Amino acid sequence: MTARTELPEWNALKALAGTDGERHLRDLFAEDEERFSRFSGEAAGLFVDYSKTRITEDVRDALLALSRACGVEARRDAMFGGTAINETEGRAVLHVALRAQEEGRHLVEGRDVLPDVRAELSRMESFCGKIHSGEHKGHTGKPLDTVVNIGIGGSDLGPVMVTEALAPYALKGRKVHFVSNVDGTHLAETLRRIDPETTLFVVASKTFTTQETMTNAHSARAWFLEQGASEDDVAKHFVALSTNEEGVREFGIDTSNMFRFWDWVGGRYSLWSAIGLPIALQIGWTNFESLLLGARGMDEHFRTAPAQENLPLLLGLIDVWHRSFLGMHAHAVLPYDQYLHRLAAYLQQADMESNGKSVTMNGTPVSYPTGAIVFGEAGTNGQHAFYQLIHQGTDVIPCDFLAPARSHNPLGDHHEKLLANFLAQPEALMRGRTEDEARAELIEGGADAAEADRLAPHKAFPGNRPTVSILTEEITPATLGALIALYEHRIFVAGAVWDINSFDQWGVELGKTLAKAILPELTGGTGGAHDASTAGLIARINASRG
Ligand code: G6Q
Repeated sequence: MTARTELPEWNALKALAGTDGERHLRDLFAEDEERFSRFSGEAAGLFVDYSKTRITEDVRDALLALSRACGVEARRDAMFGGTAINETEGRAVLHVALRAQEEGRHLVEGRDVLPDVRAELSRMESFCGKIHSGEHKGHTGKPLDTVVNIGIGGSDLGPVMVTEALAPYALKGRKVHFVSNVDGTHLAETLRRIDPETTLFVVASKTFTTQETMTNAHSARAWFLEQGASEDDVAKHFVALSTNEEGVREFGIDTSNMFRFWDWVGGRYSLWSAIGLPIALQIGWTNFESLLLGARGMDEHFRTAPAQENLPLLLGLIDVWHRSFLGMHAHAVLPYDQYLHRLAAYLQQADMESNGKSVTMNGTPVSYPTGAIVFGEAGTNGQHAFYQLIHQGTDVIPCDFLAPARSHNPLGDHHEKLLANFLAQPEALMRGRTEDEARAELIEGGADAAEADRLAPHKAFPGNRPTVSILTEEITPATLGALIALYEHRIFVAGAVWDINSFDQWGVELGKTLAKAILPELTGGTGGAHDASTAGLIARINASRG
């Protein structure tokens, strides 16, 4: 396949970076009254305004041409169809099948996966029903009103983010905790807050071999037994979410208490599978189904909408434009909704683990920047923390601003104030304030000319900082499902243009291997050779711990 940088479409964009890419958004808005309607769209309950990004009609056309040249749509269809597009792991990538409806569309090695998906969903539904009705009781006969999910990475971040985002939909009286870190503090602090008689432990691990999760699960089990339960009681209080039946059995969980998923579900794309059980237990089955339905709406849009209107496609391409052609290093996710306070953490994994790659599908080094550094915080909190750098720092950082028009907590004028900030920040980032404007404002405010000259450079804002605004009527299970799917597909698009495998994560392996080798050295054993720094630190830790 032709290297991306040798495609004429790639080089056309390179040329545009020096012309259209340099245009100031202020000017682009001044020149074109239709800019907002030209560069915005709607799908699955989300309105997306990308008119404040650094694109023009020519750039959009060129990006769409690049997408065609890179075969993005063909790769999308291959993903939906069940082709093993995760080539380095030899797996299909079919999270879309977890929320699909139409039979015969998602085939793995010729076999429709939908019947299995449906069967597992229906087992989950029936289990939720038994927990919620109190039919499934703990070992002392009490209903289980608390869930402790033990998992990490993809088996944690999605369920945490979604249960937080949908807290207004939580069933009355239900509590959920998430334990991920191998730091004993995480589990210990959680165990202090729960009652073993009313707690269901959900051990969530695709592989059922992950060090952190297995360590936490064994300790939780030991604690449960120490509280007076017997080995036989474990079955009532522990369930597993996994693809590894043998591992689950070995741990001591009856496989009838196991909810399955498949190797074609990537960890960071798994909240729609059995990994979503803690979500369903917290918000109820109907709401969990609405979450899937919302995602399906976005899937359908991504699969069928014309390229010009296809929001995940356009946003993914704009990400490539900002990153690879305009050299922007980071990407901020700024939800103006307190319930979405874990969205940035979730997207850090979704995006950076997917697109933080530097070799192409065939193993040759890329010669252009790929995945950006993702970070963020709920608005307005971030405004009082790191927005300074976004407005006036030396890096230009594209931002996503997200907000619901309606709040679940319409308290006084809080939401109007929140929305005013949600609108003002992108406006400020787009317009900026010239030094002349800053000087004039200072003079108007009573400063003398010398003082105005001295302060104006500090009070000037360059502007021309790109933002995308994503608006929805309300954060509901369905709109949240659509929002997550929008990001999943947007990440897919950027990865496809970059010709990288967005679905493996070899970069997390090396550290894991070295940690395993170091562990004996912290428990009295001997280890391998290390660099002087690592050896010095090990010696120091061992000395401190006696
Ligand atoms: C996600 C990654 C990773 C994974 C965790 C947990 O895409 O693969 O974050 O989810 O390492 O893995 P297990 O579910 O196998 O415990």
